[in-house]
Amino acid sequence: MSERFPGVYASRGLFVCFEGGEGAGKSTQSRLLRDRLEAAGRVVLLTREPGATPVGAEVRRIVLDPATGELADRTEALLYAADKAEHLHAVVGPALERDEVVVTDRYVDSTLAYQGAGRSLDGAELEWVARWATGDLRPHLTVLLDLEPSQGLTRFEGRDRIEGESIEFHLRVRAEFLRLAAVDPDHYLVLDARAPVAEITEAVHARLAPLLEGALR
Ligand code: T5A
Repeated sequence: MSERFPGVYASRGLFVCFEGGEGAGKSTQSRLLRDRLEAAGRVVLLTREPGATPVGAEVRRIVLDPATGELADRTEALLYAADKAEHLHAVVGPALERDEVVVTDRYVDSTLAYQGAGRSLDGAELEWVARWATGDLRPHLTVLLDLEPSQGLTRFEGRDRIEGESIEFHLRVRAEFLRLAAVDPDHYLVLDARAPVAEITEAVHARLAPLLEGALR
């Protein structure tokens, strides 16, 4: 973990994040986790980046629509940061204050991986922007679904602005996700995204069980 950014962890609620490359199964697993926790009586907020707020929906359209064309790397990074600031302020923060389980499909690591390693912006500067946008609030657990980009990109049809980047771009993104997880193993769970869906769900739940016991009323 970076010494310049020690991180803030919410004292209420539980903050869980799914990260990984394209088609790794983040949406599938975050929905399954939400369903399972709700069935167990938890109050769960399932959310995502970009696009979980009205402003975020506008940002999502701009950054993902191929019609947007080329953006300056810094412009793209700031748009994602604006989505995060609004997401934290309007969605994630209030739900944690209500003691809910917040499950987000992507968060700060996506910026560090895509805009940092992918676009090759200065890592320290970019991290400062992303941490500032989110008040450096960290997930209690980030589940990294790791998958070879060539496999993930074949799991769906069509390409948005980011998915349409080169395989080298997506390989740098994957390496950065793995690096982030390796330096802070207490807050990460890395899973092979080629495993069957149910097996991944079980592994996530097993890792979360003690956190659920400890963090919630
Ligand atoms: N981005 C985002 C940045 O550049 N910076 C940022 O700060 C942030 C927050 C968001 C894009 O924005 C970029 C990253 C992204 O490029 P998005 O539309 O939200 O784009 O898309 P993704 O987050 O990439 O989500 P995807 O839909 O591409 O992939 P998921 O959610 O990982 O995968 P999922 O669950 O939809 O599954 C894909 C397919 O695989 C199958 C599913 O059934 C589905 O068909 N599948 C499996 N198949 C086999 N085995 C398994 N274990 C499977 N799990 C799911």
